[in-house]
This record gives sequence, C-alpha cells and structure tokens, in this order.
Amino acid sequence: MDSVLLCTLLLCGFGLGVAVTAVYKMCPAGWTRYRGDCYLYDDTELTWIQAELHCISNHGNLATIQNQHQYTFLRSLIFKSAGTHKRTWVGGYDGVEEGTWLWSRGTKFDFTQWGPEEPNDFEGNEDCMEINREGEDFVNDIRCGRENSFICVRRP
Ligand SMILES: [Ca+2]
Ligand SMILES: [Ca+2]
Ligand SMILES: [Ca+2]
Repeated sequence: MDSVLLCTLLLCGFGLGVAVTAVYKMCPAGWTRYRGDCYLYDDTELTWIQAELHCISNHGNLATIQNQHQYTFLRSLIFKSAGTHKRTWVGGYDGVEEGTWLWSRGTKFDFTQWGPEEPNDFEGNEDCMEINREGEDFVNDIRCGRENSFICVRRP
C-alpha cells in the first residue's frame, strides 16, 4: 500500500513537472519573448526569400504584424539591436497574386497600416514587405531582391 502511494506521488510529481515545463517554455538564447512568441532581429542583409529561409532554418518564419502595439515592439527591437531604425523585412508578400497579401507564417493577414500611398507595387515589381523604409515609421512594399536585415518569429 505504501509503495502504491509512493508511486502515485511520483507519477503526480512527474506529471506536474511536464505541465510546468510546457507553461514556462523559454525562448532560445538571444530571442526576445513577446506575447507567447519569440523574436530575433538579424542585422545580416539578405533578400526577402533568403531571410525567410534563414528563419525557417531556425524553426520560424519572417515576423508578422498583428496590431499597432506589436508593430511598436518590432520597431523597438530593431532599434535596441541595430542602434538605428534600420530597414527590415517582415513576412508579408503578394507574390502569388498581386494585391493579395499573405504572411509567410500562414496566419491571417489583416494588416492595414501601410505608409501613405502604399502598397504601390512600384514598376509592377514590389511583392515583399519592409518596415522602417528610409529609417522612417513607414511600412512599404518593395522588390523582393533588395537586401535588408530581418526579424524572425517562432514558438518558444
Ligand atoms: Ca507582383
Ligand atoms: Ca505587389
Ligand atoms: Ca512601395
């Protein structure tokens, strides 16, 4: 009877341990937590698809923008890391169908806070989304072959 009780306690303890691990799962070293996701700014300047592939190799995707508060978080993460409001890729693209924007992460795209007159698909060749255009608080579509720094997002 005592040993059964002891085993039960051990099982409970083990179960609790698993639950606690799940709740407090940490972001990998160097990543910053924000509302349940982990973000990493990378100063390396790559094309949009190179940046996305780099994020995928780190179990993530280019960052999404869900709301104003989170957009402000992304800009401050860039500023803290780079020391400037550096032009930075995020995961929006309309390369499949012109004017239909998607997030590479696959989440719903309902972003509307583009810079004035954007997205303008300048010269019919702007299918990728950057923030901090010219260091400004400005979200822009730009040609995907441009080389920008980037932010990845992933689950903890
Ligand atoms: Ca296009
Ligand atoms: Ca476009
Ligand atoms: Ca544009």
